[in-house]
Amino acid sequence: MSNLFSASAASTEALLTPVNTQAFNAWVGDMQLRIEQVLDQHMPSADIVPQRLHAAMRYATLGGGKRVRALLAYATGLFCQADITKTDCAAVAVELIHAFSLVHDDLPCMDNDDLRRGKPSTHKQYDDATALLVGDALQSLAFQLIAKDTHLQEAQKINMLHLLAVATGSRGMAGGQAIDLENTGLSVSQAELEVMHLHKTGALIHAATLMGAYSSDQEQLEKRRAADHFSKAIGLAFQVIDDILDSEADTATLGKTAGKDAQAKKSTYVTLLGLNKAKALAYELHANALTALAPFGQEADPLRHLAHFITQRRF
Ligand code: GRG
Repeated sequence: MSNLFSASAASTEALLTPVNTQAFNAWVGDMQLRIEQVLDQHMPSADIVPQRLHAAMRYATLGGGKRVRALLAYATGLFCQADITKTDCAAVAVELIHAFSLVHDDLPCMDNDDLRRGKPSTHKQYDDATALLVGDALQSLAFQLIAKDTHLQEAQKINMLHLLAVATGSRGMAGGQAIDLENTGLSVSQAELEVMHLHKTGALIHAATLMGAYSSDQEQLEKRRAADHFSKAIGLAFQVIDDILDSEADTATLGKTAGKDAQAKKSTYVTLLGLNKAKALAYELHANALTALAPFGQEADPLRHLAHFITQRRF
């Protein structure tokens, strides 16, 4: 059982399987198209100096990925009745930071992977130095876009900038990666694994969700609290599923090298708990995420569906 989240009450298959999946799938398609277009608009053109860096930034960011973090921002925006033009900025910023993390994560000095989203990693397509700069520039662009957004109020921008900065820094993703590197080759406890993933993967998922909430002009404290709880549970579920997929799926399906964790001698939920218990944990975390949304009606459906999307994904 997860150390952070206690077991939820009834977690039946029916509870975890949302209805009206067709409408949700259409919404996902629309939002994936939207985020692609908004990212494209906000990324510097590859014709602008320095052309090679800009081309590499676009290569790393556009045309791939499930866009889970943007979807979380949009779903929480809907939940909190935000105008979607205000949520765009949050969705773009989290996807830029995510792309940055993938580029750096693939570098030889980090996880050293040649394949990402079914194509050569950025440092393989370009070179290590360019990949380093791509990450740096994507990070700056994320903060720049929030700071200069014309739809958001100043207080909304400050809240988003703060959430994103914390999620990206030493108390978030960068810190989680540092812990991951320190742990490599060691056998860690489930509690230690959880702390690492809450930082490395969970922090950005949490920020994406709350930034969606902050894109609403309404205060909605109860909804923000629910989004906070939901995102912590589903962020960890995301990572448990990632570990399961790394051990079960093939490279072609994943679009990145399968079996990387075992190869790198990393502790994962699968090595620690075994496949069946890891699946049970993902199930439990999924149910726990849904309990956060229990007091709410249809306005929470996109988040409920996303929880299912995250735990049922195949890549
Ligand atoms: C980026 C702050 C910062 C520092 C660099 C490299 C690094 C330190 C952190 C690594 C963070 C990282 C890559 C975590 C893994 C998260 C993860 C499971 C990524 C896969 O996410 P998906 O499945 O990917 O959403 P797609 O391709 O669908 O977008």
